[in-house]
Amino acid sequence: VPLVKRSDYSAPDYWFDHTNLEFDLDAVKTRVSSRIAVRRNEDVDSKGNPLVLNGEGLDLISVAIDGRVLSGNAYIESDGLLTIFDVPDMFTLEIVNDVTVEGNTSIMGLCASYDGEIFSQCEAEAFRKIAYYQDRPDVLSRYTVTLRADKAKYPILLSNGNFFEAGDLEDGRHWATWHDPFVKPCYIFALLAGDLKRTTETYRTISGKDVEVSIYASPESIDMCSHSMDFLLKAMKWDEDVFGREYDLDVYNVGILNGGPGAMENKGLNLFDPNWIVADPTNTSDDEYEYRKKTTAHEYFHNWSGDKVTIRNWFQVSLKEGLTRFRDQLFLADVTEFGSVRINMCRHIRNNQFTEDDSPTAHPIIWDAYIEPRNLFTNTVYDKGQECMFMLMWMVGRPRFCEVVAAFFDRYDGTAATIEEFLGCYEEESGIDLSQFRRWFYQAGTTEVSIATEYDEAAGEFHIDLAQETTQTPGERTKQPLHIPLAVALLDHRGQEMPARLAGENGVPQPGTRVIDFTERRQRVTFIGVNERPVLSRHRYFSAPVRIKDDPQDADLAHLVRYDQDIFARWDAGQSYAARVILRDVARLAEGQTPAVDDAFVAAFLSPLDDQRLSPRLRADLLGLPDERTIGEWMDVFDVDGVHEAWAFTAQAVARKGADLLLKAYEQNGGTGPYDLAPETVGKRKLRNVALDYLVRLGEPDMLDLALRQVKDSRNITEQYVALKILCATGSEQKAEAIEIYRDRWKHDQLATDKWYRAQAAAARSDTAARVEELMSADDFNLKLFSRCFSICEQFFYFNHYGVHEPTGEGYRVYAEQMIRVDHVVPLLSNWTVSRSGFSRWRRYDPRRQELIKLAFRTMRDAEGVSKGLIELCDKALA
Ligand code: BAL
Ligand code: ZN
Repeated sequence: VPLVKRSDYSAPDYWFDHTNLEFDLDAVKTRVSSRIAVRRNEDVDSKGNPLVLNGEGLDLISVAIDGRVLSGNAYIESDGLLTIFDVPDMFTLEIVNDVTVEGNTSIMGLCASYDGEIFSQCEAEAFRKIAYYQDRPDVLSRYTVTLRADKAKYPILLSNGNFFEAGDLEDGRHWATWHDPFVKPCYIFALLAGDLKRTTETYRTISGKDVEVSIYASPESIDMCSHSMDFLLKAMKWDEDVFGREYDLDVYNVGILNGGPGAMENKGLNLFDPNWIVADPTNTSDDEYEYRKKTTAHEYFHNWSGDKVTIRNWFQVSLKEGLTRFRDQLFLADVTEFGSVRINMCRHIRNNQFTEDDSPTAHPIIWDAYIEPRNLFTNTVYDKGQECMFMLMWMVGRPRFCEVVAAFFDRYDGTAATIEEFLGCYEEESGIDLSQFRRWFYQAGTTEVSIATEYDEAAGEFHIDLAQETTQTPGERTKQPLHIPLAVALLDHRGQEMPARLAGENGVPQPGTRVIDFTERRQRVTFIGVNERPVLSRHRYFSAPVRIKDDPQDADLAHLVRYDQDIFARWDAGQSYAARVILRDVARLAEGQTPAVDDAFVAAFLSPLDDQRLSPRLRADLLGLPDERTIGEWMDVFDVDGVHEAWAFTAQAVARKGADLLLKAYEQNGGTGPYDLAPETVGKRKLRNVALDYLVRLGEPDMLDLALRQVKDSRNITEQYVALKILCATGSEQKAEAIEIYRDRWKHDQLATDKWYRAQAAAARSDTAARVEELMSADDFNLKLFSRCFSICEQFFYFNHYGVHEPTGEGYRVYAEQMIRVDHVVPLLSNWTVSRSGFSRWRRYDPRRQELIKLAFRTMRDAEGVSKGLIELCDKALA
């Protein structure tokens, strides 16, 4: 399988100025007629070069140039390429081909949805499964698309751009033509044909233009789209306010289909699976609401970061995904709470991006080479890419950074750009030299920042000694020091921020956060005028995606947990403290001792519960223990069983000590009154559910009944689902009853039922693998129902660390067998799950687990008919 290298890039030999596509849509076989205005690229040495088009799995009917049908020896079709010889410098290319739609559930090319709609998914390289084309992001073209289909079966016919004309045909068919006046690459081409209902609003843009915003969905889902519409309109306004980005087309369409592409930013026609967008109080939990708000906004924001300014090639994918995720995080922070958003992102990065860096698939944000571009959409590309944007923002401040991004959009509108061009624009606009900062994009690995402090009372000086080291990654021997913005503050004995100056600075010392430009391998930072021993609040607001290595006293961590005004640093102190306490117990268990309750830790960890200055949401965030996977990251060899036991012991100790306060928090936060989605109420529900989770750990029948009552009596899905999930993690009698009650109540509702599967797959228990196998192999489990299959795969193989790594090894067997089954139906999902679920880090486990995980990879790789993406992932994992 060929390796595509970044260094091999050259511009295309030919430009496609205009692309006219006609589709005779049919659920079995669709005919595609393309007419492309081709022009030789005079900027490259292409004179006399043949035109090479990609085309995979297509039935070629005819090729014509300027109206003349070519004979068979004027072109060759082989290995997914159609090579046409002796082409003029400028000509019209006409190709007719057939595409098989029937049975295509792969979410690539022209697909049939679960409910029978026909839709397309082209990113990364699947336009070639629809038509012969130069399938690369730097070939930008204006598209006119005509769709013809049976009118009764497919009354709605949509494509990118603006609606142009429509009419009826003979035999009950009809047609519609769409014209997109803006150039775009083919990976954001889209079509959708089906029997869908529509909901529409008018959005007036900042310059007074009316945009018709429509969501198309099945009759069952359409009434559940009013919140999604609301998110969308808010995102449109926010992008104008914050980045000055106005929407450009007359219409903005969103299609929702079962088995759709998750979420996809096709120009003017975003396509979603319901699980990524449908948000209705009946079936959507609070966390899902937030996720969907962010995703809906993300796809909208791509209209500028991805569609109008696209990427030169797949190596640049973070230019759209990192930047767009940055934009969705900023949006989410503006509509919820900044501190909470940063906590969630840090948790996500630690568990997923740092672990990716520590795996055989470690790679820089700008990859050097790939086989399957679909596998480039990684945590590194999205999340480390997004954090680079955040760091660039901390360095100049939010207003200035937004101006820089706006300038980049204006300058590169209508082009296929690169990360280098973005950084160049930043340098020009800000005057900041990014020579060193660039390394973030080209160097793989997680950087560990060691921090040691020293207080010189006599001199009134506080020294911070910093050192940075980046972890080794395959194929990259030397690591250069990075430019790390490190936000810190000094807290006094009351927990107040101390006024302090950096050595060499003049002026009146100010309290508050200082951002240190940490650029050397080792660097000493000195604060002067420090008149008492401070406690260092470090890595405020997660100012850089680095791992911190420090060793504060327990008492200092407790001080930060109680007082730090920066919510992220406060949370992180609690995480470090909890991990330390749990790891002490893991060591005790390994030596055959019993774990011990650390009263000072428990008291400090519970302190936010009663801190009325904090919103309920932040209190809930601060009360979350670091999960088992995160604790394992502190160990050289992950002691799965020890961490599981010690974690449960600490959670129970917190629950016992905090029982009264937790019960009070449970009773005082929600549970009564109408179902309300105001942020304050959502925060209360979150706190109530965190309290319930602890209370159930007490194992007392009363508390188990409390959870069961919540499943039975609560009037909202968040509370029902969370209580079910909590009970599923127990071995109680109440669990079986809760599973039955929830299932019966929600069996008519797809998204609510998806959560029934999730709740069971989430249980950190040694019998969960068997349950997942039973659920996925049951007659009523349809692998083609994407939201269902995704829910269980994500929840079990991705989130449930103990469930898969439990001691019997069953988890690994189930993993391999189910991934092969999934791969045969939706390779996109198996590739996604395998690339993210962390098993490629098998070296972190004990020898027995190592062998079992390797066996799972070999089983998947050697199975018949699995996708090339899955084979690539398995080979890399085993290398
Ligand atoms: N481009 C794939 C989906 C997304 O990140 O928007
Ligand atoms: Zn995206």
